Amino acid sequence: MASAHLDSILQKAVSGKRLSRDDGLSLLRSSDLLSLGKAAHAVKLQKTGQQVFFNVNCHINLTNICVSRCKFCAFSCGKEDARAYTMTVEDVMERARAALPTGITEFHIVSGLHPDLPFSYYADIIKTLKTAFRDIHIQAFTAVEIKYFADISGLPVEEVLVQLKSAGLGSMPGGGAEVLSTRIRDELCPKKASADEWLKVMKCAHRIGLKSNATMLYGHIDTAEERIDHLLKLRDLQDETGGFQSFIPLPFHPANTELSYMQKPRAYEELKLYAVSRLMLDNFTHIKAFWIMVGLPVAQLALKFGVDDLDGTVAEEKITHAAGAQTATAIAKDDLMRMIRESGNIPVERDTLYKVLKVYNESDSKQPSTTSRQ
Ligand code: V47
Repeated sequence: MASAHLDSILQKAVSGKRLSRDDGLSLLRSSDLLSLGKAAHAVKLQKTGQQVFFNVNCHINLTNICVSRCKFCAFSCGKEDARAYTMTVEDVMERARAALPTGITEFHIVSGLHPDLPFSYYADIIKTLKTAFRDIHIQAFTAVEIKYFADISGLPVEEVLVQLKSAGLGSMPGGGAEVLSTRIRDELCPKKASADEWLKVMKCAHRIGLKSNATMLYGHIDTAEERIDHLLKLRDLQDETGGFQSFIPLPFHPANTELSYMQKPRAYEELKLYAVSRLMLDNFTHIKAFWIMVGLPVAQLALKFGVDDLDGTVAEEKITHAAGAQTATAIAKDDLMRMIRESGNIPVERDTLYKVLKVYNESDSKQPSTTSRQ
């Protein structure tokens, strides 16, 4: 049984009342994982019932050359590094064509902050992909990249976003948020967009009609207070714009980074973060598990801790694998659906904007229905 104090916070959340900063801290400091999970799952059921979403996507990282060189990143490198690569437009098209037979509905594109490439390189890639693959949604460029494109082009952030949108950009991923804290960014990633700049880019994107996701990279030098403050900043912006589609907690993978002496968060902490995120972010419909980072077993358990979305089939993941992830780099759609079914949920294939593509009921999995519940 949960303590009376914890119980009152959990009941508050389950009855739809907004949790305070102190409530959030109490949840994070609690070791009663199962009570947190039960409440988070109850809230998940209120939002999406027994449906668990997944999508079929292909990750493309255009370059690993990066001027930011964040201490937590093992993917980026300098121009002279033997690992350095930059894709040409034709390389990107080849990767895209190779991914088509898996039935992808999304290209997910994030990259390093390259010192020399002009903004036109990125806009051309979006335009060429969209012209060739009209029906595939392009989710690309973190708020950090958008701010960088504004810096290198001399254009205002809004103009960068407008040009990319007219080239075919459909929405933005949630990366680059790390922890929205000046202390943490000064320490780990001082060269890139600040917390305020990240939020301003997202606000601008939402205003011009681009939806986005949001992430939090946790488990390094971050404190409980900083984690909760991060969630509150996202919750405040969501109140204002409604433009966030999902929140994805990302556990830090230390291998091959400047913080390699640290330990990756373990299952207990990962599950707690999913539950606390679900309980604090009352205005987010979707809490997503990126199974590449937590592994398939934790991703499956997360479906009882507030998560309603599994990302994704993810052909070709590079960022976490550079930092030592032992997970596969892709999963077949059937395996993903089996994981969802085994947890007592109903697999629902969605597109990037959460339009339901197929509901796979147990009985009619050969003839999927197209009923929507959003
Ligand atoms: O921005 C970098 C993080 C992000 C490490 O929006 C690391 O749907 C762990 O944002 N250990 C890229 N994390 C991934 C990302 C993402 C993934 C899946 C779905 C979506 C979405 C977004 O990964 C980076 C950074 O925050 N990261 N290095 C590391 N060593």
